[in-house]
This record gives sequence, structure tokens and C-alpha cells, in this order.
Amino acid sequence: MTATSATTGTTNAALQAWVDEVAALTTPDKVVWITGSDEEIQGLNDELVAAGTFVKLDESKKPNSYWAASDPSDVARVEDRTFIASEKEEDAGFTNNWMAPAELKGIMTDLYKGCMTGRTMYVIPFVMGHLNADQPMYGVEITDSAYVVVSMKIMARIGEPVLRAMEEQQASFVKCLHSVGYPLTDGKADVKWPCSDTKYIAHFPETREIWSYGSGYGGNALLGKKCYALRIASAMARDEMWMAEHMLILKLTSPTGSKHYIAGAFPSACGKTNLAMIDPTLEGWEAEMVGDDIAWMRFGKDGRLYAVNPEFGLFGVAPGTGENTNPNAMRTVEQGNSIFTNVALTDDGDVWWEGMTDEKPAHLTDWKGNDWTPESGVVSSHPNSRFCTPAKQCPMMADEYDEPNGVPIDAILFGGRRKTTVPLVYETRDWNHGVFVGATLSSETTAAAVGAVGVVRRDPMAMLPFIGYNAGDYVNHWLEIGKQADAAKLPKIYQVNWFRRDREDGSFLWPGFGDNARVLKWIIERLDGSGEGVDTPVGIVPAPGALDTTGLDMTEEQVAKALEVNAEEWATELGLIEEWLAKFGDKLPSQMSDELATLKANLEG
Ligand code: GTP
Ligand code: SPV
Ligand code: MN
Repeated sequence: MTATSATTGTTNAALQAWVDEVAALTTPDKVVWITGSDEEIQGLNDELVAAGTFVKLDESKKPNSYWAASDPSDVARVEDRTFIASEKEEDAGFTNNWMAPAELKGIMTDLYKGCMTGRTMYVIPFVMGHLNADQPMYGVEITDSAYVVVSMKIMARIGEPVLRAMEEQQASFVKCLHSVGYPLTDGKADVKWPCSDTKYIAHFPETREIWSYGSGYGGNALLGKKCYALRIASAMARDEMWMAEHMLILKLTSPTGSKHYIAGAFPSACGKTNLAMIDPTLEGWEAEMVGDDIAWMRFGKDGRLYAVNPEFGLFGVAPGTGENTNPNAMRTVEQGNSIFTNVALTDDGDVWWEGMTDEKPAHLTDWKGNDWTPESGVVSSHPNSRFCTPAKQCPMMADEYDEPNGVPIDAILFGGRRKTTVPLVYETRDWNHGVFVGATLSSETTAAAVGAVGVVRRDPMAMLPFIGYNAGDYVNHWLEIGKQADAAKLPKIYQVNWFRRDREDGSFLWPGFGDNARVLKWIIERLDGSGEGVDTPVGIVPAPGALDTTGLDMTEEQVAKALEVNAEEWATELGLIEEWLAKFGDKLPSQMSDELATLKANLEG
């Protein structure tokens, strides 16, 4: 295909050449350069409605919003189909699937041949982070999915202004190629959610390229997010001494007006969006969101770590989001301009999911398109159903979100879902101890990725599925970051666990959500030097009475249970940690062996 069959083109020569090359390979009917204008996006939404992919929601309930149901096989990230194709296998490491780049490109080139037949090829220029950043982080996604285009419009800064800047700077960019893998050969009719049984989510870290095939689901298809902003960016960050992390960014203002910025790394579907949008139950505390999923952190001139949220939208887990748990998310999606995927549709043109309201609607269309009633005996919404909504619509978005240099981070939280063992909160002794706690972080698996749910696995820094290189080198990079600044300027590191259960009745020991502000308050008091803590073998936990439980319906004994460091549980944990660290082989930084020895001695002591 030549540039003349495109609706427009670009004076960025490298980009034009790549677009021509992909069009020649994938043979779309036409090429459309996405400008990002409202009219253009409206046109695509209308096309998606006509194709049956979208159902438009009632304007009076959710203005300018759409419901989509995916193919039931295409509902989450596919970790076993995700590849880090570095030149050397060792550079992908034991946590990643690896294939030689030439071999993988060979296989995928065959798949891409003619894969856009009968379709439109969209070219989406985008920037992760701010267009006026010191070093704007450009990408271009080529896709044959209109669903991807309208989702990218929400999730990233895209279109005309980005392309013009790329042209002025003749900027380099991350090449992101995506196809749903469903060519309409010989006039074959389209389906509501085209995808393929053959899926590849491929990353080429050395050449900064992403090739995705066969899935339309968020993390597999919106390539600016996990593929670029975490996997490729983590490799860039290693080379350039910064950090690309799976973290929320939260601003907290205390009743006396002191401001703190906290970053938190929790695995997928383990509470980042909820903490980023927290509605504190403590009088006088104000929370504002800076980011809910990804943080890029760089050292500022003052030697502190500054974090920016490179995204433009929120791609949040729907189930469990409701007035009682996350009112700020409800306020965000109510304004409309959103896409809801794999939730249930109400009879009056709105959406519903488990946990939105206590009372269940009498009738729904479930995510599989079936009639649903409270007696159906199945959930109405897929556990990984998602809302895709503009970040700026969140009523508690911090002004600092627009600050290209980001916010200085005071504390980093590592968290996960653990029924046992891990206390509600503890403080690490220093940066290296914090890195050890991050490197050995664990969580029960969730529906955010295809596979078993509820199985405890190690998830270093909540980045297991997102580290774009060798995990040993990644842990070492964290240690190197720690050497770049005075200890006093580095964030303090904490572990938290909102998900611990009562051993007797299996209920959550901690109410979570807005009450997590009580834990944040203790952390801030520790930063200010006023919070009281007691030493345990694993770290410092709040002293009895140090956690503000005013107005909380919990006995002292229950609080103690949530904070307990249980010797038996930790003996088991130590064995699991040792097994995990052994997998790093000679890539395990010696500091981690030292920390392990300290933990062992503390537990035995
Ligand atoms: P990704 O977008 O997949 O990276 O997930 P996330 O880390 O942003 O997770 P999210 O905040 O969407 O939470 C996932 C699920 O955990 C939701 O169903 C929440 O209701 C639930 N959850 C979040 N915070 C808490 C909490 O403090 N306590 C309990 N019990 N559940 C929580
Ligand atoms: C996650 O799985 O961690 C998500 C959703 O945030 S996705 O972007 O689809 O990966
Ligand atoms: Mn995530």
C-alpha cells in the first residue's frame, strides 16, 4: 500500500516508512491517521455501535458512554503468551517467556501477513506522560481495532498535537503494532469482538518495539499501558537510571496542612485504584489522586525521587467498586465519556456490577449477553470487568497531575493479598531492607490475568508480569537507585496487607478502603518522627494504641490480630522466600542474601 491511499501522512520520515511497511504487510482496505478530534471519535463510537461491539448507554444515566462485552475467551492479560524477546535469553531472565527476536518476528510476520484484510488500519500517535516533558515519551500504535482507538483516546494523550510535535522534533518513538488477528478475507463477515485463539504479546526491548496479536483486551491491546509504560519503559529506565513501576501515586494533606506524596505497588486487582481514590474516614484528612496504576520516577535536582503518572485515563476493576468502597470512582464514571467492558447492562440502559449497590437489580443482561436475575447463581460481570474513564473526571484529581516533573515521593508501599502472615503494616529499616521486602513481595493471584485465581505467588515490586528484562538486574537496579541519593532523601518503604483474614471465621481482619487512611496516618507520623512503633523480626509495626482507631468498630484484640507477626507463619514464609530467591541464581544481588540472613537471624533470635 502506498501513502496515497492513506487519509493523511506525516513528515516524520521514520514514521511514514514504518506505516507504509506495516500496511504493505497487513493489507488493510484503508489507512486512517487518528487526529483525536471529538468528531472523529464520535464517528468511531457510532461505527462500533453499528457493528454491535458497543451498546450506547442512556444519555441521562451515563452520557457519551458505551457498554461492550468481549469474546468470553478474551477477558484478561495473557501472561503465558507474553514474551520479552531480548537478543540474549539471559536478559529476559527466569520470570519472562523468551524467544529470539528473529524467530519471534518470523512467526509473527507470518501471522500479520494480510491480517488487516477487509479492515481499516488506524495510526495513533501518542505520548505517555506530558507532551511538554523534558523528554517526551512518544509512541505510535498501529491497530485494526476501532475499540482500541477509542480506548486509547481515553487512556493516553493522542492525535494531532502529538504528531505535530513528533514532526517538529523528527522524534523517535516506540513502534507499537497491534492486530486482533481476524482478517475479513473473501468478504467474511465481522463479529462483535474479533480476536484470535493465537495470541502473542511480544516486546523487543533492545529495539523498543511492541508486537501484539490476537487479543482486544486492555493490557494486551492498549499498548501504551503495560507494554510500553512498564515493560519497555522499565528497560529504558534501567539504562537511564530512573524507574518505571506498577504504582499508584497519592497526595495526602493532614489536618494541620502538611502534604505528603505516597506511591504504592500492589499487584493487579489488589487495590491501587481504590487507594489512589481513597475517601479517608479520618476527620480532617484530605486525599487527592495523582495516579492509579503506573508511576515513572526520576531524581529531581534536589536529589529526591519525583513521580509522574504517564497515563491519561483509568482502566479500573469494576466489581467491588461502589458507593461504600470507592465513591470517588462512582463520581468519576457518572460523568460519562466512559467505556464499560464485561460488566452487566441494566434494562434502562445503565451498567451494574457486583458490589456497586447492596441491592441487586431484578433483571440484567450479563456480560455474556444472557438474561440475569439475582437467582441466576452466577456473577453478572466478569471479575476482571473494567471501566475506562478519563482521569481528569475524578473529582479528587490533584493539580500536580499536570506537573510534568511530578511529585516528590515520601514513602513507598508494597502490598499484596495475603490471607495470613503479612501484618496490616510494617516499616522497613532502610532502603535495602525495603528492596528485599519488595523483591520478595507475594500475593494471591487475581482475575486480572488468565489462569488460576487465589494462588500465592511471589510478585517482585508487583512487577512480575511487567519487568521488561532480567528480574535479578531489576532488583539490582533498585539497589543502584538507592545509591544515588542520601538515605534521608529516599522514600521510606513499608509493606501493607489489607487482605489478612481471621483464622477462625475467615473474615477480613481489617475494614480496608477509607479506613486505610488510618494506616497512612501512622506512616506519615513515622515520617514526621512522632509515630510510635515496636520492633518485630520483620520490621516495625505500630505500637499498641499508635494506630488511630477512633470511631472504628474494632477491639484492641482485633487490631493486634491484624498487626501480629506470627512465628509459625513466618517460619513457613521464610522457606518460601528462600526458595524464591534461589531462582535468581547468580543474578541475586549479595545485598538480598544479606537481608535474608538478617531476617532468618531475627526470626530465630
Ligand atoms: P489493576 O488495575 O489490575 O492494576 O488493579 P488495582 O491494584 O488498581 O486494584 P483495584 O483498586 O481495582 O482493586 C481490586 C479489587 O480489590 C476490587 O474488587 C476492590 O474492591 C478490592 N479492594 C481494594 N481495596 C481493598 C481493601 O482495602 N480491602 C478489601 N477487602 N478489598 C479491597
Ligand atoms: C493490570 O492487570 O494490572 C491492569 C489492567 O492494570 S491491564 O491494563 O489490562 O493490564
Ligand atoms: Mn495494573
